Amino acid sequence: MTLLFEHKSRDGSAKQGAAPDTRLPATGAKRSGTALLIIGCAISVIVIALALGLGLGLGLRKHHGISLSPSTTHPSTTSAASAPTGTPLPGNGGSSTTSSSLEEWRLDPKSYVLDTSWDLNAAPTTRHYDLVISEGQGWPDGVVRDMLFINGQFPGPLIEVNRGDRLVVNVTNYLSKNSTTIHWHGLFQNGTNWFDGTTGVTQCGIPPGKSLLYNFTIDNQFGTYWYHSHYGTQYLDGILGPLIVHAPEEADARKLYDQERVVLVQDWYHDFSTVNLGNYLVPDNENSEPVPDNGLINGFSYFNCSSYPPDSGRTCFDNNTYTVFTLDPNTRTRLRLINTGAFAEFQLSIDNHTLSVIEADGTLVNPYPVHRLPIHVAQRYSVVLTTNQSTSTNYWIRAAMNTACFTGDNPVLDPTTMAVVSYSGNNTIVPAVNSSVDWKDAYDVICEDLDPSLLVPTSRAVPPPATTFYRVDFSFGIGAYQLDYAKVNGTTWAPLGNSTTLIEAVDGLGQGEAGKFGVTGQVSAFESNQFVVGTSNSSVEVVDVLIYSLDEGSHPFHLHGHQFWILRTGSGSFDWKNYYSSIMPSKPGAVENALRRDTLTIKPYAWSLIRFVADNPGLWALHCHIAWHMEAGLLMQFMSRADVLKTMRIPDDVRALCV
Ligand SMILES: [Cu+2]
Repeated sequence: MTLLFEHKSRDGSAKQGAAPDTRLPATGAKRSGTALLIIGCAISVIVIALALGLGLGLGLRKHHGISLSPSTTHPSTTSAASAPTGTPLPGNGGSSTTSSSLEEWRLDPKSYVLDTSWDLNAAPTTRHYDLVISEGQGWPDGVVRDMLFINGQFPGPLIEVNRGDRLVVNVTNYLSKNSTTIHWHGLFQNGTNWFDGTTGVTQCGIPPGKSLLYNFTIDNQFGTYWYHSHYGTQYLDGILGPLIVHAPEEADARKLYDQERVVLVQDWYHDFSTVNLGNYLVPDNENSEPVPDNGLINGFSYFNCSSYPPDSGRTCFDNNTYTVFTLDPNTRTRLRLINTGAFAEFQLSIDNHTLSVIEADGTLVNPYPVHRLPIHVAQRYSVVLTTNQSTSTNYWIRAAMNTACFTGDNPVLDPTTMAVVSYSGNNTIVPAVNSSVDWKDAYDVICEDLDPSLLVPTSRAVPPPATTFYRVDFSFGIGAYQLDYAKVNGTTWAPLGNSTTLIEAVDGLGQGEAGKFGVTGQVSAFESNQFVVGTSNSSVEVVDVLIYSLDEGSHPFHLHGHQFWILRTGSGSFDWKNYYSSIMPSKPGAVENALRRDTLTIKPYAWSLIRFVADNPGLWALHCHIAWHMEAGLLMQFMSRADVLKTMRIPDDVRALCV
């Protein structure tokens, strides 16, 4: 059985993971700080050498026969051999089998093939990882840009654990100027709120040259998650990776598939995120988010270099690489899809193959067949792909950005990012014309989730009756200085500078200020740009939140530290009578077996009613995961269990990050 990922360029050359592996060992005993420093320095040297090679024209390595020197800027206009032939279409690939190695900074995609012998029933253990954050230049789609790396590579390494394990991750910051954090998206962090990784909420950034040892157990959950920087828009520049949690209950789901792959789908920009952010948050630029330049699938994609004029100042290689998933015929593969992007919702499909959805954000669901699967920023789905079609061709994977949700245009953007499903034994490189056929189903023009009522959890969890209710309204508008700021119940969030709301709450409560911090409803003890709702002050409350959009865009909202039930979604007026008579008290038939997840899309001028059990002591962000919107202030917080926070001890090393 073939289980390898491989990459093939558009000219047909296969690319496999033969490059020197500069990654740190992913598992093993905790390394000494000295050893880490040496390894980190080695990575820095590699990155610097790469940068020097680019900047000084040393030609450290060749790429498709083109040396990496300034004179090769935009080689497609100077090299007939690499002249672009336009957007890749089925059938225009060659069949050469010339192999070349992956660039050193690319993560070997084979590491996203899950080991089928993983022991779901292993005794709980401690799993150690090192994540070293550094900066340099890379060209995931051929366009060279400044970007960030984890362990010298992009995208980040797979973290894989069992439920019940302790995860110990040493994050070291080798950036030159900026701090960093890592957020473990979807993990509950029950009892370890300070390791949630949210700048200004649960921790201050790890400054350059410093490390933080994240150390927590993973309880009461399993499924597909991811990790990413939660420091400004930093994850857009490369600080992201998949995190998979297994559990014995997965055994039932495994009957539906033979093998597993992680598939990261994301939008991609050719400029550093802070450049785009600066262009977004300028006066009179209302609701005009930066439109992506391209998309990536597992860190690769094609870009037509001729889209940029020769004087653009960009260096672009026609590397034209696709991710190729080579699968045996008549096998079933669980694709763990994660939208690790900044802004774009994708509609994902595979020509000629119906996909069967079996998981949403860590909740296993009864198989549900789809042709196109909408997946918004930060959401995850698992789908089962069965290779039951003709073996005489390959098939396109299409990740189509929903451009209807962009307010501007980007002339260089090809909104459909492609990858290839190749049946093993098939010698062709790209799908044949008229054999791999896009579904005729219309593309959605609204960024919206699959109807949550279609996804029925395999494990019933009837939501308990709600004990409290909050309504959250959000909108965008021209604010002070005519900037495009978001308002959540009137508040525009910005991260605290040298503190966190967690520290302020713990210290305030510890000093007997229960009257200020231990309140139900809005906690006014925080700075005016922190909208914090206090709940569960002395007992576990069950919280209903009605999130109401007063905006024309779609917004993928993520609640940290919890899964929530999606009880109702709609637009227009909310049925209060039915809410109080049936939904709030969980009357039979009203809310049974609703879908549970951690990120849902709020449609334009629409609302969603969600419920969560506020049993998790700490400060938990609820925010739009579109990076531009969070930076525009679209974030609020829930504060739970003030009675526990009063005596909570934040570890000294976390507290010391705030100076
Ligand atoms: Cu948003």
